[in-house]
Amino acid sequence: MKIELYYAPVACPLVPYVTLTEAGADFDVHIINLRKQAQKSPEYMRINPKHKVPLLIIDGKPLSENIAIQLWIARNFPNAHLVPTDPWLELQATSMLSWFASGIHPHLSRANTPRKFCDTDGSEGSVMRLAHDALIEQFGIAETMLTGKEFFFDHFTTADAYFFWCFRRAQMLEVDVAKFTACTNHFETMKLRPSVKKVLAFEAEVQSRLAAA
Ligand SMILES: N[C@@H](CCC(=O)N[C@@H](CS)C(=O)NCC(=O)O)C(=O)O
Repeated sequence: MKIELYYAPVACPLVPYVTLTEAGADFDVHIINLRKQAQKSPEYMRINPKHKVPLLIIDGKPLSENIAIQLWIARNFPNAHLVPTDPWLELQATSMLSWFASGIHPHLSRANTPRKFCDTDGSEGSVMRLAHDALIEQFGIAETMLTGKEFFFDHFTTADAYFFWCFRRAQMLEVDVAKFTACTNHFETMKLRPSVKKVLAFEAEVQSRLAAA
C-alpha cells in the first residue's frame, strides 16, 4: 500500500504525521508551502479543491479532513491501538477528534488570520480577542478532562496527537494557556514520544529548507 501525506510545517498535518509514525506506516511526504499559497496551485486544487492540508493519498485515492484521516490510520493499523477498542470509548475518541476539528481548530484559525474572518477596518483586534476567549474556554474543558491523567484515554490515541497540535498552536499564537497545568503536562509528555520528536525535527528541517528557497 502506498501512502502519501501532503504536509505543511506548523499546520495541522502534524497530526497525521504523528499517528502514521506511531502506526509504523511507511509514507511519503509532499511539502505544501502555505506561505506561498501552494495549496491554491492548480495541481493541488485538482486533488483537493478545498485547498487544505492535510491530505492523504492512499494507493492514488485522496482522503481529506483530519478526522477521517485519523480514523483511516487507526483502522488500517489496528496493532497500534490508535483508538480505544471498547466501542463506547471508540465513539468517545471520535467525539474528541470532532471537538478538536470543529470546536478548537476554527478558533486557532481566527487567532492566526483574523483578517480572513472579518474585513471591516479595525475589526482584527476584536476577532482575535474573541478567538482567544473561546480558546481559553475550550482549553479549560480539556484541563478538567486531563487532570490526573497522562492521556485522554488509558493509553496514547489519535486524540492526544490532535490535542498536542491544538495546544502547541495556541502557545505559538500567544494564547494565555500557561495556567492549564494538566494540558501543559500532557504537552510535555507528548514531546517525549519518538513520533513527536521526529515530526518536530522534520518540521525544523522543512522550515529551513523553505526559508532558503
Ligand atoms: N477541515 C480541515 C481543516 C484543515 C485546515 O484548516 N488546514 C489549514 C492548515 S492548519 C490549511 O490547509 N489552510 C490553508 C487554506 O485554508 O488555504 C481538516 O480538518 O482537515
